[in-house]
Amino acid sequence: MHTSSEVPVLSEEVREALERRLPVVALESTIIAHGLPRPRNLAVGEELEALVRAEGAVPATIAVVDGVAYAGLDKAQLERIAGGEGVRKLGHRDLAPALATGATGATTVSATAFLAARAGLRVFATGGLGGVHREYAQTQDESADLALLARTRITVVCAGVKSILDVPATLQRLETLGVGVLGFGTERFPGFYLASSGEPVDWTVHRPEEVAAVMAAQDALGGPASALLVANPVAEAEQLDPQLHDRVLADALAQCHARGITGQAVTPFLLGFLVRATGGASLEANLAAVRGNVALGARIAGAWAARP
Ligand code: PSU
Ligand code: MN
Repeated sequence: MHTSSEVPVLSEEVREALERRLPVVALESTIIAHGLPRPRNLAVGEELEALVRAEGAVPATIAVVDGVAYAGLDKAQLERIAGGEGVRKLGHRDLAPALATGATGATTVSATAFLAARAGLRVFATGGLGGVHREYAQTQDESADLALLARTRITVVCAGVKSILDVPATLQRLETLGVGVLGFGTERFPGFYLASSGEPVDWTVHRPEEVAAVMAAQDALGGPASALLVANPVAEAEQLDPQLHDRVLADALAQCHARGITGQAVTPFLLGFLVRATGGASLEANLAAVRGNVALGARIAGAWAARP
């Protein structure tokens, strides 16, 4: 039995890894429940955990099942999240009502980062962050990911922010919020489905040990907690064709507007539209990006665990 003070409840494997200071990588579950089509999503969830293990780290997939937050899901729990029926999308602000009402939900970057940090996990890998939407001036739609990362000490490996967003505006918000951004092996901020968004990054690193050194410097500096983004581009050979991307994205944004889709539904709608409109090519690019991030996250967690 877990106690109510244990939030999130750790799997045995994650608990032991933390006690022994072994590398652990937090993984989010919204990408599984709401970002990828069924039934492929379950296989992807399992594949991402296997990738972490192959790199010598322990995966901690985070989700809420029947009102209990977990870090490290068993097979049945992962199946619940991938099954879709009644699985809510939980941002950080949704955690309290979800826990109080016994809801089941997948955690976004904001909720995952919060729970991971609470459990003492320092490295988290995902696909692309949420950010400032292109219609921000009308909708004020900015993902809660950004504000939460501004006050959470965690390293997030991502392929930049989703290209459905206003990337320059999102980078500006990250600067304003004080969230550090490192390009991993690149001087360009990645473009999620695309290797480059065309925007520059101020800092470039090439090895996991360099990321761990920046994390150690964050701790040494102290002060208000903020996240560190490691922006890791998808390989050019695996990216979505940029022209196809731009064409299809314009259609997706127009459809989203025409159908009056707002709030939490916007991102899943746009991602799903792109999958259909590209005949699955955007899905492959998305998966390639996530796989690369998860593998890199495991190597960074390894470098972090090996610090003196
Ligand atoms: N990365 C992906 N697919 C996704 C997401 C990230 O490759 O579906 C999810 C993350 O959980 C992120 C969320 O936090 O999209 C952003 O949703 P919103 O824009 O509603 O904040
Ligand atoms: Mn939003």
